Amino acid sequence: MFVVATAGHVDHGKSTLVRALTGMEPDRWAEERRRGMTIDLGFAWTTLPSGATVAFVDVPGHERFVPNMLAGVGPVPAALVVVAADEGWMPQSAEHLAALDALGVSYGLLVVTRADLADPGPAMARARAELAATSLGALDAVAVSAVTGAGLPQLRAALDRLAVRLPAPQADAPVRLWVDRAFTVRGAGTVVTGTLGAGRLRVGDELELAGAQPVRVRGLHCLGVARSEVAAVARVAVNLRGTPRDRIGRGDALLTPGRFHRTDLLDVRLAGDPTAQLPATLTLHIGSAAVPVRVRPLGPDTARLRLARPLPLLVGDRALLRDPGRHHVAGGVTVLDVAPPPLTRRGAAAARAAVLATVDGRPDLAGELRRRRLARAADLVRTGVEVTGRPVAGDWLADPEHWRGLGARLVDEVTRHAREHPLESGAPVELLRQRLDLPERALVEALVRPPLRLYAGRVTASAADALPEPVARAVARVRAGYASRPFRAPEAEHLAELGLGPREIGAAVRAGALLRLAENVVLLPGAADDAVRVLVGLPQPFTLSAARRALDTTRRVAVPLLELLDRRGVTRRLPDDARIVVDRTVGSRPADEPGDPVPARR
Ligand SMILES: Nc1nc2c(ncn2[C@@H]2O[C@H](COP(=O)(O)OP(=O)(O)OP(=O)(O)O)[C@@H](O)[C@H]2O)c(=O)[nH]1
Ligand SMILES: [Mg+2]
Repeated sequence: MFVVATAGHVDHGKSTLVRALTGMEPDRWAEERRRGMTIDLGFAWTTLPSGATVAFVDVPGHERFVPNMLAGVGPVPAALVVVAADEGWMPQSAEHLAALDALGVSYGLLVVTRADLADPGPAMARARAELAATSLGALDAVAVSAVTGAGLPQLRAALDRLAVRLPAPQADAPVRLWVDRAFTVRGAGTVVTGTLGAGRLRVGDELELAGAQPVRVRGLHCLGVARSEVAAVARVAVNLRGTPRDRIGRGDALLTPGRFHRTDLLDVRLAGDPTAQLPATLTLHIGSAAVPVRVRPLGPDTARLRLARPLPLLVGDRALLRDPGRHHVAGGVTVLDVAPPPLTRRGAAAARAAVLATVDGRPDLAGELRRRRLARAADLVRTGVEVTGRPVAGDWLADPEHWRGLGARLVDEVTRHAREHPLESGAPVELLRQRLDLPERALVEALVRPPLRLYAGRVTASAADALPEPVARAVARVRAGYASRPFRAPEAEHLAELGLGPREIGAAVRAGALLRLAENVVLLPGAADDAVRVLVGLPQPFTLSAARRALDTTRRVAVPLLELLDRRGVTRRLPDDARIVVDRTVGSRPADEPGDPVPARR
């Protein structure tokens, strides 16, 4: 089966056409039939010459009912664009087309109706020109008359050709059934209908409703026939067990449990005129839902949307923004992030815009991890990302670079703890979890690797133990020298006297016992973070010599130390060579240079 929605101006013959093709009445309400006008969505279906089944979602054309129209086309990826030969292109022809374009609908047919009343040529030419610039592009076009029947065989053949071109349905994808109708059937209870675009429904399935309430599928119907299982693409009616009618309605969605993130905050890319000023409040339409949103522009074509109520959205979803007051489709949006970080710090919006400029709405694990640094697999899945990587601990996945940085920081923290608490045997895991700002202790434990050791809930800095005896002793003497003046690096001659040549220093650096700033310039691994604590206290910006004095050291140490901090993004060098501390969260940046104590990966 495939599903096609109608689109077009009021009275252009959409319902008449659906009736002529299917023999079914799409206008379900007495009021619609009395007024000769579609008010709400209508549903009808037929078998095509090839044997394929096509189901229609017939929409109203009147400008007052555009929200109903959008609920109909939202979940349907193909459209029958209808224009009357005798009236030609009209305002809702344009508004409906703008909506289809905003949603990125790229499959459909152009049908010029009422061809018995006027030459269909001009209307067809105009419609083709309007379509050409949209996602629908060049469509198969047919002129028909529902009165004489002319063109209907050609339209059926064109529908068959369309069916072949439509992408194959993903029957194994998670279900997100946008509800377009909900009603009560005596003896059965609540029934909802919708267009199943992907996935599969079975009687007995447990699904999620808004607020993550579980609901059970009691019965299924497809085109009026009871079924035990229905696979996409299909029009379905779902009988829900134990779900009162007032708990579900148009705009809700039935979901595969655990596969969708319900969010009221998203970052999006805007399609359309980037210079157009968007009003601060608009209505977001996606699936059969329509939700008021507040728009906060970020970059030239990106924005943050605050939704009046949460929706189950995925990265890559297409939606549209409409100004209901002005009958104006403001544009299409592509969802870039369904769990964006808060914009609280100054400059955060600009920084966020820079990040969003690099993403395209295609869910990608590596990029997602780079931005989030650390994330649970289950949370990533719910944003639409396919999780293929191996967790670092539990179901946590980490950006590899961030993870390496954390490993380096763990060494720093453990070393510092050993220095500050020489009588304790190791740093408690919980303390390290707090220092590294990690959500779970298991992550700290997963970061422990030689020369660190995990024992009885503590991580011991056994760095020196891992070194050959003479080197360990020499390193211990060097380390002792830092106690009073932590930023005074021993001179090369002194290192040599102690027997610490380049090879021994290299081993000590690898073991996490020393931090190398430059050839023969070594400090303790925690020194970089300690330096930040000192530099933060200086009037900003500060000069090299101010830093040197504050750290009580020499140029020989201060120059490479500040360069290291620049590279870590903790300090920034200004054009006049002064510096400022830009990141006060000590140790938050990944280590990035060979001199840094980056432990070998397990
Ligand atoms: N002569 C002629 N009249 C037609 C044809 N198709 C539709 N009509 C008439 O046009 C009028 C509007 O038709 P509908 O099918 O209700 O139009 P619609 O597009 O569904 O209108 P809305 O749902 O309100 O947007 C009706 O009076 C139909 O009888 C046709 O091919 N030839
Ligand atoms: Mg109609």
